[in-house]
Amino acid sequence: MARHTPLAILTDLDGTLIPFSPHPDQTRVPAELSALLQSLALRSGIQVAVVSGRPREALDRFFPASPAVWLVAEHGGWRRADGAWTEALPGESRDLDGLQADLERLVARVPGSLVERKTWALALHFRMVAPADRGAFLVEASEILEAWLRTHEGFERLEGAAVLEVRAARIRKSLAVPWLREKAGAGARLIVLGDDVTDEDMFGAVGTHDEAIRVGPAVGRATRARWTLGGPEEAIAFLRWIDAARHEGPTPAPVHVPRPIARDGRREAGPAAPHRLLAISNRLPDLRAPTEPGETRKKNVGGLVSALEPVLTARNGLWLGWSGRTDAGGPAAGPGFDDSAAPALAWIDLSRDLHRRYYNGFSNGALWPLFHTFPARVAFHDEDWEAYVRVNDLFAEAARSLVPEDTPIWIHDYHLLLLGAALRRRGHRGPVGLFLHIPFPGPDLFRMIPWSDRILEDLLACDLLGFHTPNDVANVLQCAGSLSPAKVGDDAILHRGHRTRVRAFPIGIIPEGFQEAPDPDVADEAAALIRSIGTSELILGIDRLDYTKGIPERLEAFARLLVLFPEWRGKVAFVQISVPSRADVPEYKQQRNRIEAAVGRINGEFGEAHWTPVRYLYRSYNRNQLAQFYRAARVGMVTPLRDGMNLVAKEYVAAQTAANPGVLLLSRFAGAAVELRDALLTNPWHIDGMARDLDRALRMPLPERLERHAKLAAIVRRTTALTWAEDFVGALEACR
Ligand code: GDG
Repeated sequence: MARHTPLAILTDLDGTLIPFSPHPDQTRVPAELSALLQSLALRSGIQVAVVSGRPREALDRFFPASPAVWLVAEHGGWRRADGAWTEALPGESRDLDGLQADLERLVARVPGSLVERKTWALALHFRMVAPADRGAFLVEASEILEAWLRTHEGFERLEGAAVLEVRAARIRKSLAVPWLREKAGAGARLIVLGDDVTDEDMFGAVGTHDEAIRVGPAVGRATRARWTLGGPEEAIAFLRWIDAARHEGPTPAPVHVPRPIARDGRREAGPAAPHRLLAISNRLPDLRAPTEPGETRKKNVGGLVSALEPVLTARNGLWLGWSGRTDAGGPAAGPGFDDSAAPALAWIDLSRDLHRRYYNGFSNGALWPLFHTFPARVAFHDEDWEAYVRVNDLFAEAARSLVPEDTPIWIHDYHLLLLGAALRRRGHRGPVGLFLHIPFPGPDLFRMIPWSDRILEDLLACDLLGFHTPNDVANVLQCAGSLSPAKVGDDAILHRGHRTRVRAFPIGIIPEGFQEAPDPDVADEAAALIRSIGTSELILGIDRLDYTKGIPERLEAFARLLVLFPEWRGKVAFVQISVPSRADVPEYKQQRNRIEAAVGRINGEFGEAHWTPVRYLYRSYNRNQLAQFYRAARVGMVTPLRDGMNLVAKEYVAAQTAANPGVLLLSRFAGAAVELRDALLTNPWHIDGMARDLDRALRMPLPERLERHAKLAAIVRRTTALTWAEDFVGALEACR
């Protein structure tokens, strides 16, 4: 290959050809390296391009007098061929000014943080932020980024070492691969060198006649490269050898040849210990390990992450999910991998179309409404189902390349119902369990799915099926008993000689997280809202904006309260926080309109000059702010029409002050009602009844509130997110 013509070399710089400096500004490109690249380009007729995340100015400074060496700056966004810089994707949005202004306001308050503006990207650096302040800083930064990203399609969030970055998602190093191939001419072969995760994009884009080489010591992570070299020194020796091979008579003996990477999933044999648990969910945790040694991430993460992190970390576990990207053209040769995170993370990309059909289509357009008993909202499309099957297969392939065949695997939720069987077909022998976070329907609903037989059959390839409530367990047993030839016991299903255990594992929360004092950095906004309500009794609703959560019905019940019990007018305030969710699914857009219309109608009808009955907030708050709202609310109105569990109910209980607790008004159709029997239970389908229950909650005397709260709090403390995860993994490990 070294003698092939045309030949092109595409190489990363930092970490690949030169060692990292403690500070990026201290980096120098040695004269011999410049001379070598020039020689490859001019003497050996190789098309050489250096690709980097650095800005154009830095690369111009590094290679001042080398027009023959082409340059690619800002992760593929800018290219310099023959001396002139051009954009890889002219017209790509640079509309980052609003985000920059928001982040600069944050940075002004947090010493050591810094916003760096690039052409299509903004980087938020926090290496110099005091470790004690980082958690709070990241929570706030994340909220700003996530809120902005929700309204700016086409941008994505990346996380590096002590830096968060938002950049135009289509800009990536892989853009340089077809560009260089075309420039190099027909029949060109490429050698691509790189060392880190951003280089994996390039490795994934190489053709069958090209070669990708990962430079650096083995790290035990998956890579799309086929070859490896030990570090920059070896990489340079290898390039010298290519240079020589194109000139001297017999090919000289190489000093360092690239070594093949074991083909087992293209995962390098490294020093890392084996993973003893693999968790798989549709999405990965929101925050990818912005960790420094000794730093914890506990503050930044949601419920499932807090629950899984300890069990995974204790087992050196790995978490596989969709990368969140739909623009990389779909799945590449192997999963991406980041073992600097704890737990280690692995991910696959999906094409936009595949993701839309699998996620918006079959998962959220068919399974979600059906499993929540909304058959009228269900739409079945063959293409959506095919995409769902395909994505489950892709996850199985990725999983098989990541862990040995006997590793316990924990699958999460309705997006991946076929994954257990897909893993078995690929030879996975270790225990496989699936936990369903949403309800499981009875046979009458389940068999409405045109592919119900296949789903049931594939579910039964798992060794363990976990649900929130005994009712879900009963439903799955009934489905298996009536819709398949399986033999069904009280807690297991026997099918084709294989036993699937079925059990309820009610999920909990981390109660301490909702008992913290107001965080001075974020308290103002929550406090201002609470103050604005004055002496009114606060009735609170907090949910993802989802039709299962019963938000319009709750608003109607509140309006009905004002009619049936007019004495409450001017004395109560209803605050509904709706967290944006699945906003690109039409059903969710309609739901939002419906809620906003109801809020307007109720405020118009009942509002007075000095009293606004309903405050509606379509946004998210961080956990510390949520805790303040929960604590201030006289009634926590958690009234989903149907819900697997509902963590808001448990969070409300955890946040109450024991001496003067509020009342949890809880839907009978939330899984949480099974454990939280001492809440005031209500039927969200019956508006008049719910209004009367709300009145009762508002009037409940202190002794009754104390008694109910004490019982509820004991349950919330006993079954937590951590006990839930340990229970499930314990049962899973016991399966085989
Ligand atoms: C599924 C199932 C099951 C709320 N507002 C904000 C915010 N939240 C957090 C809450 C709570 C979580 O979101 C919502 O959890 P739920 O359990 O209520 O509901 P789903 O999202 O539908 O979850 C459900 C759950 O999986 C677990 O198995 O209980 O039945 O449907 O933790 O605090 N979080 C942030 N900002 C907000 O404004 N950051």
